[in-house]
Amino acid sequence: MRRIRANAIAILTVAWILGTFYYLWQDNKPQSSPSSSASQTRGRSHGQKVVPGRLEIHRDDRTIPLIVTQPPRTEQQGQLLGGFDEKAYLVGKQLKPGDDPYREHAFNLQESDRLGSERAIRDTRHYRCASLNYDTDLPATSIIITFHNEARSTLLRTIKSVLMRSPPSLIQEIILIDDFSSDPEDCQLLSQIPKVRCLRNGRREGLIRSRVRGANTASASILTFLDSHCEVNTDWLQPMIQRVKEDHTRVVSPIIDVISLDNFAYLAASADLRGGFDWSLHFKWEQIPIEQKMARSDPTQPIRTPVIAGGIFVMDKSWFNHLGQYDTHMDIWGGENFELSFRVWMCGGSLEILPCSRVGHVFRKRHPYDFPEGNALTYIKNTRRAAEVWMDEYKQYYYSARPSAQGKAFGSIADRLTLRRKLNCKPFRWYMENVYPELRVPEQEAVSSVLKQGGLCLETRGADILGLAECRGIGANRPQSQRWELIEPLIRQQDLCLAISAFTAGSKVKMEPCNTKEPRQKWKPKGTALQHMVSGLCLDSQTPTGPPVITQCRPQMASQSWEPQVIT
Ligand code: UD2
Ligand code: MN
Repeated sequence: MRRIRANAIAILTVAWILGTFYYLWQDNKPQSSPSSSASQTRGRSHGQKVVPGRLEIHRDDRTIPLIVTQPPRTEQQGQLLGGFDEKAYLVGKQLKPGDDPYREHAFNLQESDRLGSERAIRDTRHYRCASLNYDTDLPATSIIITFHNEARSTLLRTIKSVLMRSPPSLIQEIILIDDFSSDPEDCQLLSQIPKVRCLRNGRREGLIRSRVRGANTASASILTFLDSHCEVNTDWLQPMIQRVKEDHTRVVSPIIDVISLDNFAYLAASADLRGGFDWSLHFKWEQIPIEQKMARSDPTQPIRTPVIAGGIFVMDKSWFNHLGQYDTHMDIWGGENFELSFRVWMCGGSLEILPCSRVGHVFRKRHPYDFPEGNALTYIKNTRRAAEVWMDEYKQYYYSARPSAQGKAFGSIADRLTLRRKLNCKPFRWYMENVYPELRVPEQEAVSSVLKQGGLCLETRGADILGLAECRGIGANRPQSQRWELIEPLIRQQDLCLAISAFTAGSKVKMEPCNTKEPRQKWKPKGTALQHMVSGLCLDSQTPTGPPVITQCRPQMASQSWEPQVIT
């Protein structure tokens, strides 16, 4: 009897363990519902409610949600692609045994072909994104994808990911522009997919003119640009359309995740990055400035960005047209992202990255295609056009950083200058001060000079007192107290700078620790005089022995005449 009871307990225990495992397995098992990733999360107003098929692991921040986007069911696959024969299309062009899988596309073609057209990818968003709501009446968009000799498997995956992971009502059409690829068949075959239209260029135009062609034929009120080797992620589209619907002057980008060019692994990109550049107009991802990062309490909020990477963004169609589309005299590739970014900011719009929208992209190390006029010359031509039209006096830094650009042909920019005037756009200085103050203006070479007035020199005496004294020493023997560095807007001596004590005429001038942002320290040359930029008054020795002051500018006056003489 006792044995029977012991057996029963053992059986019950085993059953309980098995039951628990089965329950957990059921809970984690991917759901078969094809639309769960895209439509079920839309319009949900919950915090805790668990979406079927999702194992959500909530940590306070930096959550890596174990959410996998669902591949569609086979019946839906048929509906997605209509009469398009996927197998025939893919088999039509495959890597031949012995071929280098990187040669034609600068990524591993073998891996891309092997993956198939609808693999699941990890939902890389912050977990809080899944509980956001979007309007139910968002406008539809035209997706514009330009391609030149793209691999069939990557291009099809781009298109299918859009069809699989977007609410169908938001996709008005997918416009492909075949930029004169070697094989016209790609374009013809893909046009058989429902909603897909393909236009083929009669000659190689480059991505800029191709996108304009696509935009001109788009029928939706919102444009969405994608590269031809992307995979869009769960709910990628709604956050972007929502932001543009709320304010048509916003131009928005997703976080661009990385698809490995070697094994096609889908890797989450950091959510703390924005677009930046250096003076040679080389794009780079950079950390959000620390003050902005500290102020971000909600990780789903948009990130303001000085520039966009260029390939993946959503923009209102009439705003795109109003702002002058693109500079269509730019060729093949490069620079158009700066031109568009400067134009959007300076002419009344804004640029942002939306962390709740994620799109994967295969970043490559080289261009797999040719540039009819050479890669370097094309990049210079395009960026030079951007610099000449938009960068005002700051273009000098572009030329210093890229001396080879000087003297290179860049065509006429008259139309773009007219556009800038017509749109009444702000100066580049405004962009520097308000949008990208973190971009440092290169320090002019520090040259030491004496500031001579007649036979006397301006010198410091003790901590912060100034006065005129006989010029002493020659060359290297000049005393430190008479050496000045004029680095606009500062007039400095080591770490101390010339500063006014008040903004009124007659105020004394003294030395204090340098700070480029301090208005009392900003000077600029005016003839032989040195003018204080904010008060408009000039440095005046007044009496040879007393400290200098600022007075009304009268450049002819000897007491305002300062001749900087470089110390050699
Ligand atoms: C980045 C952008 C890209 C573009 C470029 C600067 C992303 C993810 N990508 O370079 O969109 O803004 O910077 O210009 O932000 N293509 C043509 N015709 C050509 C050359 C290229 O149609 O003559 C297509 C190409 O097939 C691709 C797209 O243009 O779909 C962008 O070219 P890419 O992928 O070589 O540029 P990428 O990602 O290095
Ligand atoms: Mn690309």
